[in-house]
Order: sequence, then structure tokens, then C-alpha cells
Amino acid sequence: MKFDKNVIKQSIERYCKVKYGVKIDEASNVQILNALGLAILEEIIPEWEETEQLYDKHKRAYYISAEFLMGRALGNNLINLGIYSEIEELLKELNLDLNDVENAEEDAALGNGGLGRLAACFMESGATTDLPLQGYGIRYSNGIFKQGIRPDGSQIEEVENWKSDPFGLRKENLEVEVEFKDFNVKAIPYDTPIIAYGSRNINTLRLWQSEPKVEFDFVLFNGQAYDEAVKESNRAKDISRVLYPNDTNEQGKLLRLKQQYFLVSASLQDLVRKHKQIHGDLSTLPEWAAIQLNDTHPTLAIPEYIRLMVDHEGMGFSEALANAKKIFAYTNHTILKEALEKWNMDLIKKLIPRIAKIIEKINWEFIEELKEKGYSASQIDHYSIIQYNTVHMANLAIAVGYAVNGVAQLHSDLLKYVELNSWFKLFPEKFQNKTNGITPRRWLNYSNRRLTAYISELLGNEDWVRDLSKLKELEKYVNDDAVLKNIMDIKYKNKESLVNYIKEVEGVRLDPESIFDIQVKRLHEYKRQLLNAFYILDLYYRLKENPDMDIPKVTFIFGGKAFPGYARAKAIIKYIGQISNLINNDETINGKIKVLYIQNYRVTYAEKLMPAADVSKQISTAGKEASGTGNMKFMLNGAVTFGTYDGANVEIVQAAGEENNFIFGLRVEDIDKLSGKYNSREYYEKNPDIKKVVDSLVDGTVSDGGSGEFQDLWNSLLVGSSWEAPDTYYLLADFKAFKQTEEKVFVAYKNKKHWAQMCLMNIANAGEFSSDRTILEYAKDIWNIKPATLSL
Ligand code: NBG
Repeated sequence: MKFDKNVIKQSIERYCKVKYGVKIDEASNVQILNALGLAILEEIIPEWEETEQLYDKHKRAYYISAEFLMGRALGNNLINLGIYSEIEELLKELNLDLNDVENAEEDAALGNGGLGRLAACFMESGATTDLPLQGYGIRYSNGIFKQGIRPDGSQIEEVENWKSDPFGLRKENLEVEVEFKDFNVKAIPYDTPIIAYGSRNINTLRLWQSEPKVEFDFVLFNGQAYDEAVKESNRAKDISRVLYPNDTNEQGKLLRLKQQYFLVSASLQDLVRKHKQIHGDLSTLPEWAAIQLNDTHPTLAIPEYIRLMVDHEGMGFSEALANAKKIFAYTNHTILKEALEKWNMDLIKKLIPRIAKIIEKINWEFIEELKEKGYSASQIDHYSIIQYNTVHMANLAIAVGYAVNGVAQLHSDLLKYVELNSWFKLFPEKFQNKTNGITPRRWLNYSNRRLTAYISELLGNEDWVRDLSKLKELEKYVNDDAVLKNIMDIKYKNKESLVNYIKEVEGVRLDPESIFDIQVKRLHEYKRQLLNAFYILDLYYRLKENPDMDIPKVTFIFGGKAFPGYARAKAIIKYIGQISNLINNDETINGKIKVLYIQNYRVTYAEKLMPAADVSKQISTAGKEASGTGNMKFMLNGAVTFGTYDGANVEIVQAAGEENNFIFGLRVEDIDKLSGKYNSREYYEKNPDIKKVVDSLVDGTVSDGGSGEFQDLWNSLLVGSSWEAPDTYYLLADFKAFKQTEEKVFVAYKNKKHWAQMCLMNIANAGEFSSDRTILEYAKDIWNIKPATLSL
């Protein structure tokens, strides 16, 4: 961006004056943030419009997603515009600190975890690779809840009312109406600019906010029935009021169905209207638009598209369906059974009856197709989109979508050969893999400025930022002592920064000399935070027995939210809190190990954790973590992976070398062999160390305050239930290997040079995990779209 300090300064002054009635020196940090946001918007709007016009001439892809976990915008935008230090300086002249202004911005936490953050990384990479890619989502007023940890270790949830949106542009002229059976709401788009790094392109993320058609009922209001008067209005606002705080598990909730339909109806109306304006003829839509369904949440887009074509545009049903088959593609993000979305037909009929009809018709056509192909009645039942009055959203997405992709090689293979094998046999040509990625701009340039500067120094330029595969050139320094030392010095400084931050927000002082061993992600049994906790407790017992045990100091950091309705996940958080209290308060172990559960893990916290990690813990049960993306962020920032052979871990160690990471535990094929024969009790009875840590749940070592939660955890490992075998996630089976591998980490850490070499090899080979690579693969293999670059 062309940067004129005086122009920006005057704009900040002007916006402070007209928006808040204050002078710069009277303004709060939030006011400065918003004024600065507007000042920047004002500068970039011409390029934003130009990009839109350019893209109008090209086929576009639309990424519809119920979640976009964007985090903060300001710092990243300044980095991508190349004006971070200029703004820093300008603010300094005004007696302001850019850091404080950045901290005034709340995270746009409109997502739960990996799926939502991936969508955010894709947006940024789409802009940076100049792709005509637009995002569609919901502008939830309240994103994911704010998490606190009580002194007893348990999670507490508070609403997170997201107020700062310094770059969101309300576009009232583009409002549309979404129709439900017995009421209609307005959908108002808020556009967020997605600023490219190293190019003038600016892409768009369009988020819909639901609003009532009338604010309140005047007659009721005059009759002093105040609550009644705003009832309808609240009902409309409810739709985009809050993000459903669940990750992976799906629960059938009426409000969620409303949200899903609201999202797809508004988005489809919007893109159809636009297509009509530019091209007139709707039969050509498949040549101009590809729509990616991010998981099954937006699958109703398929029947909604058909509804719009048939009911509003006079297209025949067959043509509309045939076109749908050229427009929609579907990404699967998990194989967990409980996550497969299903909607009761009665619910759909109650809310959106016309859509129910269309789904029935799609299903009928599909079944006819299968009959023609000679499938038997029972086979057809299995494929059916509607089964026992329930709509199987994945079936709908696969039956109509022209492409289906998994998010890492292992996951895509499991889809093809196991989970969706019957579908793969039916439509082999639809199945693809697109290994996830992360944007290096946020996850290195912005969050790890020390390492960024050093990489640019070593490579002689900044080209690597837009072509991350260039990091490979760093391998030549693998025996260069000075470089290795510098990399470790940077890590140490980053650890000190994290220590300061944690002191401030958690009130705990950590030791930067210790190994920072970090497991941050949503809380889920399959991710096995409990296994990590068991290991730590075992280590503590050994240290108590032998205080002179020769291990480096270690700090174990956990972070992540549990779905408020997921009792077992919450019990695990509490248990970790309890062992953390036990260990941290025991002076006899001389502070050799420390355990911390950080509060409210989110994008902004991740930006501080990733650069400071030594060990990245990725220990899911093999086959369960579709990909993971935190693992990639850690790798890029020079941490070694301690993980199972699962998800993208497989590709990470293939790229960086197994010898530079710590892989342990059962693999998918081992688990297959064990299945049906696994007996967790054997492990428990034969291994006193396992018995001791598992029994800590119930023998008074720690306390759940009498709630019975820990007993339930114990039961889940050893007793099971009618619906679940004991220890379905194989914690006890992997315990020994975990322990042995952690010992290897301790030994490796002592050899400083070798450790630095491992870190360097991970950084040097992180190139393929750039989301630029991923998004270009989607563009080429699925969407058939090409980059379109604004001229300089
Ligand atoms: C998550 C997977 C992760 C994966 C992200 C992004 C859901 C439903 N799935 O392994 O658990 O990295 O998606 O693909 O959130």
C-alpha cells in the first residue's frame, strides 16, 4: 500500500472527531483502533473495488462455512499491507503504542477450532495467491465462549460479546430476505477485506447478520406489552446471536438448523443476484461459480440453490439438479461418527417445508439413478439421503457434489477405503485429498517477528513468504553453529516473551530455561489430553522417589476449551488442574516440572504460544485426528513434534524426517488388529505405574469435589458402557510408548546442538504446509479457477 503518514494521521483525527467526539489524546485504545481501521479502509477501498471488478471477469469460488475463526485483524492487516512499522512510528509520534491498540481488539472468534481456523487461513491465502475466492459466513454477535479456570481446575464459561470489528463494512444495500415457514428475516452483509501479502488484491469475506423486518410491534408497545412487542424482533436476531460452541460433535438443535439455512439462503441469493447482473443467464452459473461446502453445515445450499432456480427463475428441476452437480463440492473434516450431521425430516418440514420437498425429490432422483445402475434395494437403502425420516447431510453432499475431499492423506485414505468406502465405490472419481495448511503470514511474519527477520536475513530476501517451499534452502545451515545458536537464541527470547505474557494473564511465573512442552487444542477424548496428564503424574511420582533424577526442567502447558455440554471433557480439564495444583505446590521436586492449564486458548493466545514451544504435543488416537493444523504452526516456528502417526503428523515427519521428531504409539493398522480384542484392564493390572496414575482418579490423590466426574473417567477407561467399550481411545495401550518417547526427548534436549538441528529441519521443511499450497490445489483440482492479479 502506498503509505502517506499525514493522510493516515489526519484520518485518525477526523474519525476520532466525527465518530467519538474526541481528540486523539483523549481517545481510548478502542477508539483509536476503530479510527485507524476506518483510516486504512478508506485507503484500500479503491483496490478492494478494483479487485471485485477484476474477479467479475473470472470464474469464482465461494467458500461457505458456518465458522471463520479469524482472530484479530489489525496487526495482520498492517503486516500484509507492509506498513506495520510505519504505523507503529506514526502512533508513537502521537504518544500512542501500537501494541496497546492491537490489544484493544478482541478476537473475532466466530469458530470453534481447526475447521474455523482453516477457513480463516484459506481466506488469507486465497487473497495472497490472487484467487477469485470469496468467503460466506455468519456474523455471530457472540463467538465461542470465554473460558476461565477456577482454582479447583474446572472450566467456567462466560459469554464473549464481540464488539470490535474495525474493518467490517455494513452493506445495507445488499440485504436479502430469508424466508422460513412462518417468518422472514433480513440478512445484512458485513464485508471484511482480506488483504493479500505482496499483491494489491483484496478479497472479501461476507458475513451475514440476521435482523428483524420491524424493530418492534408498535401496537403491542403502545399497549405497554413491552416484552411481547420485541418478541418477534428478538426471534430474528437470535439467528446470528451465538456460535454453536461445539466442535466435532453435532447436536440437533432447531436454532442451528435455522442458522444453517439462514447462511446458505442469504449466500445463494446473493451470488445468484450477482450472476444475473453480470451474465444475465442463469444456466451458465456452473461456468462461473464453484461452491465449497465446508463440512456438512452448509449442505442445505444444494436444495436452496435448486429452490431458487425452480421457484424463482423458472428453471426445470432436472436442469437445476444437473447444474448443482457441477457447482457444489464438499470437504469432510472428521470421521467421528457422532459428527455426521443428521436432521429430522419433521424439523425441516416445520421450518422450511419447500426445502424438505426438494430434498425428497433429489433423493428420489438419486435412487432412480442407482436402480438404473443395477443396485439392490438394500444397497440403495444404505446410500439413501433420507433414512428413517432423517436426512443424512453427508449423503446429500456426496450424492450431489462433484468432489469430496479429506484434509490430510491418511484421512482421505480412511474416507476412501473405510468410512466412505461404499461411496468411493460408487463415485471413485469424486474423491480427492487436500492436505490442510496454515498461512505463514499470521503464523510466522506476524506472530514470530524475530524468526521472520532472521530467515529473511539468511535467505537474502523475503520471497519465501509467498513461496514457503523456499524455506528448504535453510537446510544448508544444518551444520552451521552460528546459525543454530541464533535460532535457539530466538526461541529463548520468544519463551521470555511468553513467560511475561503468562505472568500477566495467569499470574504464574514460568522458567524459560525449561522445556516448553505444549498441548493446545479443543478438549476431546480422542485428542488424549488425559494421556498426557497421566504421563506427567507418573513422572512426578518418579521424581518424588528420586529427586536427583537426571532430567531437564520441563513446563507442561495445556490449553483448550471443552464444549459446555461435554461432561467428560470438562472432567479432564479439572483433573489436569488438580494434578497441576499437586505438582506445582510440591517443593520437594525443586520445581523440576511444572504444569499449567492456560485460560481461554484462542487465536491470539496461539500467536504467543507457537513461537515459544519446544515440543508440540499431537497425541490423538491414530486415525481420529483428520489432519490437525496446530501441529503445522508449531513446526513452522521450530518446535519438534511429539506425536502419533495420525492426521498431518504423518506428512510432517515425512517432510522433516522421523529422526527430527518423536513418533510413538499404535498406528491405524495396529488398532485395526487390536479391535475387538483390546482389554485395557490387562494393561492396568500388569503395569503398576499405569495402575497408580489411573487410580489417582479415585483414590483421593486428587479431588473432583465429590461430583463423581473422576470416577466416570476411571470407568470410561476400565469399565466402559453399553454404548462404548472401555478405553476406546487406547490411552493405556499407548502409555508405555509415550513414556519411553518422552525419555528420548529429555536425552535429545541435553544435546543443544542436535536439538537446534532438529528445530531447523522442521522449519526448513514446513513449506508444504503453507495454506497457499493447499488453496492453489483446491483452485486447480476442484474449483477450476485461476489467479487474477491486479496490475501494479
Ligand atoms: C477438524 C479436525 C482437524 C482438522 C480440522 C480442519 C472438525 C469437524 N474437524 O483434525 O478435527 O485439522 O477440522 O480440517 O472441526
